[in-house]
Amino acid sequence: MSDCIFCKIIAGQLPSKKIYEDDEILAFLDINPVTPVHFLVIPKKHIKSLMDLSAEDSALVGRLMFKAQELAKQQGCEEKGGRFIINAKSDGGQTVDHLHIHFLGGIALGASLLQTCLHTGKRE
Ligand code: DGP
Repeated sequence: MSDCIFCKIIAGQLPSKKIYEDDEILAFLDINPVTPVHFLVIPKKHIKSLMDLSAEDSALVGRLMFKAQELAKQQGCEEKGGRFIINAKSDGGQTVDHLHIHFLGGIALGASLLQTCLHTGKRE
């Protein structure tokens, strides 16, 4: 899509710090890292969000997840892990309408992010 930031990164029209690329997938460092290790894994196909998948995308999403965990290990997070996040649409806080998996690692997150979400959602 011509007005999509991530499609422009894929096309090389915007710079990014790439950590992986193949025919279907691109991974690059988040421009505003919130943890010492923070990267994004995206499909090259423009899919707006996880809630805009078609059945034919299921294998691609499986590949995205597999690549995300592989890269997390390569980035030094194999032993301690991290958090894989997919924000979807407005209530999910998605700001870039191109499906992406965040990986956050390199620091002990505990349950703090989840608690923040619950508090923001006034569920307690
Ligand atoms: P989300 O809220 O899940 O839609 O997060 C989108 C993320 O994308 C956010 O953490 C910042 C990142 N981001 C936005 N624009 C750019 C960009 O131009 N380059 C890079 N590397 N990351 C970007």
